Amino acid sequence: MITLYSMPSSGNSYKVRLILAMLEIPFKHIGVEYDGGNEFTKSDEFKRKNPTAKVPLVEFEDGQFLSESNAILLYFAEGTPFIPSDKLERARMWQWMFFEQNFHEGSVATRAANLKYKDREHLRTPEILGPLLESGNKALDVMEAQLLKTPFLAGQNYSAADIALYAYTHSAEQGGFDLKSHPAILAWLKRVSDQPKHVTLEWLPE
Ligand SMILES: N[C@@H](CCC(=O)N[C@@H](CS)C(=O)NCC(=O)O)C(=O)O
Repeated sequence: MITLYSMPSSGNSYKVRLILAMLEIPFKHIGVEYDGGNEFTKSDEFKRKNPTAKVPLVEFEDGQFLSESNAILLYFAEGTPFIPSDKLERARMWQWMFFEQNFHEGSVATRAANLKYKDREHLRTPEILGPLLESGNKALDVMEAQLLKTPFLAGQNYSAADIALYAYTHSAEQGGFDLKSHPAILAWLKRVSDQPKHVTLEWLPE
């Protein structure tokens, strides 16, 4: 059985728990909660497994590792309907997954994390939170514009891109973002959470 090192409160980790649950892939879960200066991820033993000292991290049965949430999503999605068969739709799925890491996570997730985690108290200044609100709203506006045109981000079908962007969008209000002004996103969040075998961020395997 694979082992997943994941942070229960983190959206990046949630992406992986979600796809594993949806595909009914059994896994052993090692919870690595953030406590500010997380000892576990900073240990030499963990850094040998993942030099970036971050979770999520998958350990395969043969002792190999895979990190980066979106790479892990694509690994498990391969050969499933979560990767579009149409070439352009598949490229659009990647487009949204790159967007998630380049535009969305660094603003929407970062602002929520600054407000949530105690060791980030010093990052709650107007100089930091103001630009994050602005860039996060821009990212949400980009999603809104797409979701006014298509039911899912890559097009007509649910894909790994929807998993990647659901993780931090569904909890964006924790970062002070107003989702009510983004009705197409709200409708999409419902479509995503209505997918068969969808689980919430709190879900962990027994
Ligand atoms: N780009 C990476 C980001 C991973 C990341 O930032 N992980 C954070 C949680 S969201 C983490 O491991 N924090 C714990 C720590 O730094 O000790 C991914 O998508 O997997």
